[in-house]
Amino acid sequence: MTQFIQLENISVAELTIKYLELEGVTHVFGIPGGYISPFLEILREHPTIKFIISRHEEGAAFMADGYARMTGKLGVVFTTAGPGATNALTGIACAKVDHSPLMLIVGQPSTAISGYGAWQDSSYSGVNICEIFRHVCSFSEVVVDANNFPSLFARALRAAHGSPKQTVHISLPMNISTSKIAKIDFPLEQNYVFSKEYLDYSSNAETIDNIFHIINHSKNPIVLVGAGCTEAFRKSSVLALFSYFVTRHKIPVMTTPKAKGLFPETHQFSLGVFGLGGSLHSDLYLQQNPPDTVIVLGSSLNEWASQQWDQKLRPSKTMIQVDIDATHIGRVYPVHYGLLCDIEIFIHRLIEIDKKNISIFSSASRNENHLALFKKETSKFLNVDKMHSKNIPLKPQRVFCELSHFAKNKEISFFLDIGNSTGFFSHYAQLGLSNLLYSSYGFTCMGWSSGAAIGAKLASIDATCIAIMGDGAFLMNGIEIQTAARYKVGVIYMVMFDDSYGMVNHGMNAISKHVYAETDYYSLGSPDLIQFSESLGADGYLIDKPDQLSDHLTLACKKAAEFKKPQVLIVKIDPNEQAPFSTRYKALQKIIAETTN
Ligand SMILES: Cc1ncc(C[n+]2csc(CCOP(=O)(O)OP(=O)(O)O)c2C)c(N)n1
Repeated sequence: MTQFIQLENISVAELTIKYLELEGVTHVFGIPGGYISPFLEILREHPTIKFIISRHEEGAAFMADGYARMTGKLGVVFTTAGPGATNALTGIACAKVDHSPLMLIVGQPSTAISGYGAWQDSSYSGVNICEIFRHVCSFSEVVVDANNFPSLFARALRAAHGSPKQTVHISLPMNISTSKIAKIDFPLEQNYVFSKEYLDYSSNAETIDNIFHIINHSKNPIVLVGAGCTEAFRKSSVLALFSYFVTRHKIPVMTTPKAKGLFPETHQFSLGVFGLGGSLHSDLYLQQNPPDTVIVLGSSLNEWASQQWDQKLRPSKTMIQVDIDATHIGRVYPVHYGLLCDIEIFIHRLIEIDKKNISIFSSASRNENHLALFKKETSKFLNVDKMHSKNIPLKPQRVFCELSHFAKNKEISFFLDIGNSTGFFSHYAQLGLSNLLYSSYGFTCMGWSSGAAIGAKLASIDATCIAIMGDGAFLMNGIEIQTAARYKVGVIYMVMFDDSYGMVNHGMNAISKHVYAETDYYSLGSPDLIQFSESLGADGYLIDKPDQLSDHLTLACKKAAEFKKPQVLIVKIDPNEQAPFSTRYKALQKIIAETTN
């Protein structure tokens, strides 16, 4: 039972920080500005919460997002009004789409001058921040009376920690932040708990029973594991139950790109990643063995996850979708069983039913040798020869193959950015259970990993955090390595240097009649990224020979841990190598052909 103490004469700013303490928040992120000064003064001396000052508010939001994804705790961003808040918008949008619990706290001009054209006026007559964030947050309010603050703040918190997790925004005019609340009952601990059982909307055990029997009687079922399984599958006990079930019932498993590695890619029933940049195994298996039942666990089936809403994923008989987000269910393919249920609970229930039906085992007709033979006879990868190429500049296929070897059995968290490297990583890197993947597949935003890796590393200071990104994305937000240097955060950046916006260049080349790839239209102009990185306080490494990668990665990991200094590896890759995105390019070609003919 929660106990309360009575606080008297406490300012809204002080109370805000006390609520964040209760949340167990250790780091908050942002850029200072006059209107948030009441908070900054408290944070300056705070014993447990550190204010990390980034170089751009977008970077701060990415950091808070990385912090939230690593810990499951609330990520908090403080900005000033107007441009401070709008700079954070893209970062908040990334978190929203990927269901990361983020709170944006914006300082505003005092209520008495609201609408008078104060600096960074965010009122109804200025650039209306509250309205802007209503579109990217499930809660967006301005507090206009200090006594109303505790109630509004509690609502924002509960929304952020809801199911699924949400982004929230609360604006505090400066006179409200400094106003005192005469008396308030303050909880001594977090006074709300989200019970998992609450997420078992099924309560209708019959549905899971039906699902079990459908799976059991299917000739060719297949499971697609999405990132909604992350919390459940990172518990070894839940993963073991799921592995037991699919092994006993001989069901092949694919993951979405974002869920890569959640189900071990080395498992006998794994087909690897399905979706854009996915493995040849998953794509060919579906082509050659059209499923009668597809079980989608925790995936929105967006463009990445469904490989552009591929019809091969549509079963001949039964589509089953289990998710805690009702809006995902039936969004793309017609669904015969849509179950609003927590994945962990679903797996436990399925296993209970399985145990009761241990003697009814009709799935024996499914032939496990068939899958083993298929995997033996078919390549999982495109261009296998390039995975071992000694060419200079390096073949990206080789780079990601080397990276897998390096990461094997090492506890490494990868932060994957957007560009060609997303596809190369998804296709060629093989993740083991000790490797965790974080990505911004949802909003597909360049530059996300540069901040997210810093926030995550601050949350878990002994973790090895490696951001994988293209040179364009690095130039967009790489400035945040200076934030890492300033706060002694030993985060590692692996930058694929092709001196181009490669994904766009190849995409345009693939869909256009013009040969853009031969021009320097999308070139970056040969920036010296080693000098750039070193000038911002990082150690820089140039990797221009294939056998250097492993040694340099080892050294970078050592120095990151020992000297708590950011490390930047610039990997010179062959700019002409196409990432495995042909499905997307073909779809774009089709749109152009249909609309221009
Ligand atoms: C913020 C943002 N702007 C633009 C894009 C469109 N976009 C997707 S990939 C890409 C090029 C990425 O270039 P780079 O980071 O150098 O990676 P590469 O594809 O060369 O590996 C662009 C511009 C995006 N995803 N996000």
